[in-house]
Amino acid sequence: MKELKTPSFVLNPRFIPLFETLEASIDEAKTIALCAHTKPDGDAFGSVLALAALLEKVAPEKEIFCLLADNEEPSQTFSFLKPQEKFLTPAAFEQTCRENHRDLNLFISLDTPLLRRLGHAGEIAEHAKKVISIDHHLSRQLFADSSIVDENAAATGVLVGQFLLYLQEKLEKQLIDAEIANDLFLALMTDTGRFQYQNASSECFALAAWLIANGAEPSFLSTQIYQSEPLALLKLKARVTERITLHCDGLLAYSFATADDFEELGIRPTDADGLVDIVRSVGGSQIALFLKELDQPIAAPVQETSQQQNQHQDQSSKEVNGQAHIRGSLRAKGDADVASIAAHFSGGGHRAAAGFSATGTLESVAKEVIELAKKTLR
Ligand SMILES: [Mn+2]
Repeated sequence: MKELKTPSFVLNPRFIPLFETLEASIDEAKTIALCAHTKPDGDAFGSVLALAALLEKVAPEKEIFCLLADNEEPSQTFSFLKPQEKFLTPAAFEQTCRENHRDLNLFISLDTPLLRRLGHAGEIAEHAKKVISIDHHLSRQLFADSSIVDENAAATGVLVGQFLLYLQEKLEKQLIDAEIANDLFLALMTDTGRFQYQNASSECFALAAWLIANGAEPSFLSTQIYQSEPLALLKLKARVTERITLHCDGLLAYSFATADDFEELGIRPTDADGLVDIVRSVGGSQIALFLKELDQPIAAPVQETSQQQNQHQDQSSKEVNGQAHIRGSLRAKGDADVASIAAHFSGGGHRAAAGFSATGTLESVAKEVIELAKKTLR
């Protein structure tokens, strides 16, 4: 008889030496900051909050700070997590450091492949004594002193879950609780598109089952994330749905939201981050493209090559001094690699989910992406 496979969430021994380094760095530090990428998503919030709760249990004598990458308010979707109570903006953190003559000993970056994705907090990381990165992105820059990276992990939350297992085994003590379980479940649920994307592996379901057994509440979390939308956002979704067009013989679906949409409906562009999912639901499409046109230039500057700048010579009213005003999201359903398309605009992400910022108009950027997609889909 074939051996029966019983999936379970167990410690991957490959991480043990890396976790030993992380643990030693935590031991040495007095003040620790945890921070994920700009425009935080469920994995960013979930992995930071879970790790913070874990550190407060195992190292209560340390000063632990959760930082936002930007000084702006995060998406409304996550207001149930009370980020204003649990997180400091980079500006507020820098102020308390100045006032209390505090030095930052350890900066733990989560879910962030590039230093510039840490936004304003990037400068705090650069001044920290030590930086450790915990991440699952494919294309990445080595900006940390040490990195714990697994591209096959469905979410950064999986790696935080692994570190939790490591500490539980080492301390021979249960550390998981309902709060940590909910934070990690949030990370997993959102980064796998409610357990639907290619990264929804058996490990991911095993972790989900373990988290539920330890107090995570999937129905509470999915109500907060997927069934609590402001009516104005649903109206924007209607506009975006209406505008979907198909390209590349139906293999690429495209839609967009304009700066006027955001103004008329009173929605912040940040709150429209998930709209690419409407585009990806078109039957037969392999790649989904969603573009947002912003009124203001995108905060983190896009490092462009001169070649890209040459391609954007047709100036538009929204293009000022070559600054990026278009934010693109890409998703792939089959084997298509959208990370390579995003990389063309100095963006990043995974094969199946990537993003970028670009200069130009909605029309010119869409045209450029469609041309690149034709090659990928061939
Ligand atoms: Mn992630």
